Amino acid sequence: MKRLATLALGALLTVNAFALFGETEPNDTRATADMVLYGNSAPWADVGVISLTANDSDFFKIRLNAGDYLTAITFPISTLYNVPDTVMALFDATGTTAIVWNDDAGSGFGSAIRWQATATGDYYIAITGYHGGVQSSLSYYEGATHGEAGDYILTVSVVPEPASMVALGTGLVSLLALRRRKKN
Ligand SMILES: [Ca+2]
Ligand SMILES: [Ca+2]
Repeated sequence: MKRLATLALGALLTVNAFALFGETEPNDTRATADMVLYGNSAPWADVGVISLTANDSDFFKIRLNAGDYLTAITFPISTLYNVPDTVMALFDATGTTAIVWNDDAGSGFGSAIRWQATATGDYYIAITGYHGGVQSSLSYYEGATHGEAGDYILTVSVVPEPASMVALGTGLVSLLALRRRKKN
């Protein structure tokens, strides 16, 4: 019985393993967004070392279910905390105004966003270098002109709302109980 539970939990953890990712340029617009994170099933958390060059923007397409908690963080590493100075936003599939956006989180120049999805759908994480303009506008990221160059670590995690996690746990426990009854 214990072994079955371990196997079931192991399978869950394997499906949702932590993964290292990279980017494929060009990914400078919503239409050309990198698909490397698309198709993950929550809960998941992936981390990538991403390169920002002058005038570069990096878009990553993700899928969220209503209720999912998204967290995305950029950590500048060319000069720890500070270079490149990133700005990050989250867009839905059609809107030109960001759902959430951030320039500097904490005392450095990295960026952080957190959002609970209000609807199931495709979403886009957009990252560019700091420059003047309206940071909530899609045009701040598509066709950006900036001089920020360097590597940053991008960490993205998606966690279902606690109710879904409880349902998942309850389902697993019921499955195990059913197996036990069959055995007896
Ligand atoms: Ca890039
Ligand atoms: Ca890019």
